[in-house]
Amino acid sequence: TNPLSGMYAALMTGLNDDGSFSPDRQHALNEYVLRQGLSGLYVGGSSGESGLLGTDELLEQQEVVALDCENTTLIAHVGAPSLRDSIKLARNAKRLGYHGLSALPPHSYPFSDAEIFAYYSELQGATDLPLIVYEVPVRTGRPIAMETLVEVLDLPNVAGLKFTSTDMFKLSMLRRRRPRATLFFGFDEIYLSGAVLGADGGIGTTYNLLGRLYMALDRAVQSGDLREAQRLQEISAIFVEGLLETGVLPGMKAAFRALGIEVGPTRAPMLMRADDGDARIAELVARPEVA
Ligand code: NAY
Repeated sequence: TNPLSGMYAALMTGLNDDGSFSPDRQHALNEYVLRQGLSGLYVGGSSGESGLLGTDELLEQQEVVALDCENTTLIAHVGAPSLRDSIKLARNAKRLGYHGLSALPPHSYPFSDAEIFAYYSELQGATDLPLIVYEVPVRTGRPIAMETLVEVLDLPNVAGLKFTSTDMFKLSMLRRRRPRATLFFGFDEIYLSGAVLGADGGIGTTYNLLGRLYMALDRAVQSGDLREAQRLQEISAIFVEGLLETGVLPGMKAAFRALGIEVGPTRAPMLMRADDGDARIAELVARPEVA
């Protein structure tokens, strides 16, 4: 198996009611997620609201999670508007014993592929940790050219790619071109499609809540049980459909609230999009097949 392969929760962030980072709420969430038996945690990514947090808060969260989660594989997402902050986060993760790094491509301005390559090239050289790069056009506004992705994958400390795109042919081409790269698929609701085209695992928001389901889904794919894989994927898809009405992260936070685990609101300007969002999500979570 390729390095760091497996199923990871894109860990969410515990906030206080006033929107500040809450180590206590983070602990409560970590405890729940660890019980799911996933391969590991992906810390400080989009699902952790990292685009809305300050670097100091992300450094603190890295530490809180490292102390709580000693016995699992930890990947620190260190993507930040500036390379400087990314390197700071990467070195902190290394010091804390994280097993891998990942980063969104630079996207706070419309950067060129050459700038994206230069960013990853510097970042992978900043520590000796394996780096998982990221293709996520829904966040960055555009896909990265195939040739650039392959060039980045060939950098010495780059171990793989988190592929959060619906361009499935691109995923299958990447699989053939770089068999030893670890490819993670990033859309929970269609994980099955990535897995059958050769993804080595998945990283997702809804894994925080439904980790056991995604582990079972991946096992079903590995053992060739397509019927069971489809059954599990459909439960995940129905859940994500519900989340789209509230916004994915506000809805996920409402889901935890419904289960008695308070992880706070999302940070402004990210808002719950439905007035009756909490009630809707509570209903969804109460369905026997979901939680
Ligand atoms: C992260 O933290 O970087 C991620 O969670 C990436 C994975 C998520 N994709 C995005 C674009 O946020 O889990 C997915 C996504 O929330 C889910 O599939 C619902 O669409």
